[in-house]
Amino acid sequence: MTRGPNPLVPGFNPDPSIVLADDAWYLVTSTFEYLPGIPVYRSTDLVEWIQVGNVATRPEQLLIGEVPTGLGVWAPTIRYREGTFHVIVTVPGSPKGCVVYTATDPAGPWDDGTTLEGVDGIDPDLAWYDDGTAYVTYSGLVLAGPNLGKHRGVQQVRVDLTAGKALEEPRDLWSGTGLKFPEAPHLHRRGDWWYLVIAEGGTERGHGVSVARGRSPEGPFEGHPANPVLSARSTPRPIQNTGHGDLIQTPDGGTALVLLGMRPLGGTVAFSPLGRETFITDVAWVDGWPQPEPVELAPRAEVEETVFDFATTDLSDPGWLAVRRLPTDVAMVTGGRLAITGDDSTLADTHPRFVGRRQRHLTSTVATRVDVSAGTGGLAARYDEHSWYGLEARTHGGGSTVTARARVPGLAQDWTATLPAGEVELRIETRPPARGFTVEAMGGDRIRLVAAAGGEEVQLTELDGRFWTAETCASFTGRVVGLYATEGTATFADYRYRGSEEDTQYRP
Ligand code: 6LW
Repeated sequence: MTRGPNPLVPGFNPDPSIVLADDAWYLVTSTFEYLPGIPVYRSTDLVEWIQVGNVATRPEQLLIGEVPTGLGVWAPTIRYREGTFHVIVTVPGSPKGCVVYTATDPAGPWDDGTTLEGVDGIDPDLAWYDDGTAYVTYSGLVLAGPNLGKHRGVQQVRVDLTAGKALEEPRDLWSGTGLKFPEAPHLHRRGDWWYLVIAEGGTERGHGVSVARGRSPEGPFEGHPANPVLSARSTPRPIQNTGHGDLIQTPDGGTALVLLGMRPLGGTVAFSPLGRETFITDVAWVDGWPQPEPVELAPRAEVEETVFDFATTDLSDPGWLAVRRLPTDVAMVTGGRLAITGDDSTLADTHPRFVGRRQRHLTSTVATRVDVSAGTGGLAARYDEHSWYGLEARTHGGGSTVTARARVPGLAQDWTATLPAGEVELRIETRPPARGFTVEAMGGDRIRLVAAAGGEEVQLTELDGRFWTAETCASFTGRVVGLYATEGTATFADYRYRGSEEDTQYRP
């Protein structure tokens, strides 16, 4: 059996780590400059996943208020020991460094975190020996100083988790097989062996999973003779960039690998609108080595519909995100509507007045109804402050003006329409490109920006989505689609999401 569904946790969910505790699985992913940070997903069958909370729900846990785009929360690891959940993570660009959070309930609250002095790198893993010795195993990427960007391979150090410090000089554990960027180590024990599972090849098309094993958590580690044991590099497989995996026990007692991958769309050169998503595949044990099966595409058949009607709900759902601050610091529910007050910042700024949610499907519609009688605001999809598109409404004369905006680094284009008075419906629709050899088929997903008011509907533009993908954007996040205001107060009646994979064209 090759396990699915795939994607397992769709949308912007890179660098997954997973743990089994008390008959439930918990999975965490990276969030970069977004707050709250580090979503916690829960499953009781390894199939259906519900986001039960976030690790970092208070800004002081992460200190990413001014973090440069692309930095922030990278690659958390979740582990469970003696009734306590631990999440260890590095936060490049934040004074937090390498930090460990604990909670007894993974839905939260999590504690403020303990910074571990002496762990200098990224992608930390946490493992314990029988006697309670705690090991942090990490990628020795140098993040500051004259050796910035230098990779020192996979390193390890024994730590005192309570005191927040390393107990020794870090040791070199494994340099990988020679592919670039040996990183994302996870240490797992099985029988008499300790297995070191790492990512190699970089997070792009060359990404892969390599394995080494040793008799002690400190090594020495011997690599699998046929590493990388998993990679989609130089293949036409529909899921590319597969790597950065964590091993987990399955409900039937087998083993699976949970890992990141991308779903490129388009022609020979293909583009992944949703960035790095979380996938799963079965692992066989062959001669004492884990052998992951290739990652198969197995999209869910059902249509996902989520409606947030602000007459009956607020922002307490854990899936809401804001940029470098909490959603509740940007927006509030009042009088049955979500109100966002602008401060003259736009989506091109580092701190937009924006609250959004992950786009989880390649075929999607996100819609809202906005009142702009007291301000300017709209609906937008954001990769980062350089790369975004959306619809912005303002009151003009007796009606409204709606401007569709598309931004990529160095290029800006706007389209404008006027609509009758009244509440404005704004809609962003995406669908995969058509099959065949047309120009459209060679592009990315198709993005329609639509507005309606007073019984009139207008499509302002249709965009080629290849400009807002993991391959073309500077940050390695994904699409977050949300509500925003630039000036005055815009109020929103609802946020409606509909997603499916029904007409997805899968072709790298
Ligand atoms: C992650 C690392 C990586 O920490 O990207 O390219 C970082 N590799 O494994 C952020 O996802």
